[in-house]
Amino acid sequence: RGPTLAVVGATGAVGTVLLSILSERKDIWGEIRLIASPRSAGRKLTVRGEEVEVVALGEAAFDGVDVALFDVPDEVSAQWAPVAAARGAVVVDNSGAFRMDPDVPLVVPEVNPHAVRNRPRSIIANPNCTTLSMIVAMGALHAEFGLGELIVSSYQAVSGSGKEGVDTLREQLGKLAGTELGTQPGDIRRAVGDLGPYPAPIALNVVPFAGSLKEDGWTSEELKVRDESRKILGLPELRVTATCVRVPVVTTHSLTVHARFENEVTVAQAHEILRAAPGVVLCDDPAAGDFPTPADVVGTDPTWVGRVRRSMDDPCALELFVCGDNLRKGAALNTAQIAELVAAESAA
Ligand code: 2RA
Repeated sequence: RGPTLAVVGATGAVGTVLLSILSERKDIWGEIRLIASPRSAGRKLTVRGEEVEVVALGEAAFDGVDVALFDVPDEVSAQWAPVAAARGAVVVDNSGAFRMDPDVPLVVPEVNPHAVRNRPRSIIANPNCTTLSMIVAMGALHAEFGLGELIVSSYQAVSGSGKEGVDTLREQLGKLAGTELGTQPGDIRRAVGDLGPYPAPIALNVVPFAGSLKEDGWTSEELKVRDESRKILGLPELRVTATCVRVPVVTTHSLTVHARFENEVTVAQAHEILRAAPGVVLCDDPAAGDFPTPADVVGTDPTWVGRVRRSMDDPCALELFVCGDNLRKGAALNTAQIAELVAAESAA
């Protein structure tokens, strides 16, 4: 019988995707225990085709657990991940509570799988979905060309803001459907009324603000892209600039990337690397209309890359367009992959 896996936050948006991913992947687990807030305890959820009753978060819930996946808010992880670790579990945490802790590795299995083993707190962190949506492709290019700088703009889906984000977009679209609004300043803002979690209308609009405001005008999302990319790639001095934008897409984050390397690059070389990279799909034939878009890649696992060009004024730089499902590779899938790496250690 395989190791025992706990899913903490099993009833949430990422937890739900995780249960379907666990049902699709090679079944290496013995018991899969579902844990959530006491409010959700007793509910029955399906995983691997079987109904499993949700148990309430508490110390005893971690008894006998080998690996615990946490998909809960930062403060819940901060409190309970150390409890699970103290009871013998290896925690894979998808919150922001531990990502920059020097004693907690930040892992993307295609890029830095070796980092999993260096976990003095028995906690492994999963990156933010914005970083995850591009880092597999960037890691592959870095391994070959040596990365010197990243300048990225994100186009982030509303499911990154949870159910409230998705509900807000759908409600606003409902109010605008069939109207001819969008031609006068403020007409959309007046029609949609409630802005939900966003500082401006999200339907028929783009909002140049994601996360919370930090020092010097940067947002939390923009700082995460910088800090996490540096840590995952093992490049503490990497120059990274991000502008994070929310767009009216339900699920799948997109990013434009200007990546500058130590050496000259060609599109042909980049194509070859991206074609061979595990977890990446190259979709780059613009003459045939082939490039990734969120509407086409949502629900899939890979990082999709298209529109690869060499910068016209810099032979060491590439421009790319990248899409990744923010709930799958951006969250649930990456945690499942990390858990599988940990399980493989004890099987070895
Ligand atoms: C967002 N990256 O898209 C966040 C979610 N973790 O808002």
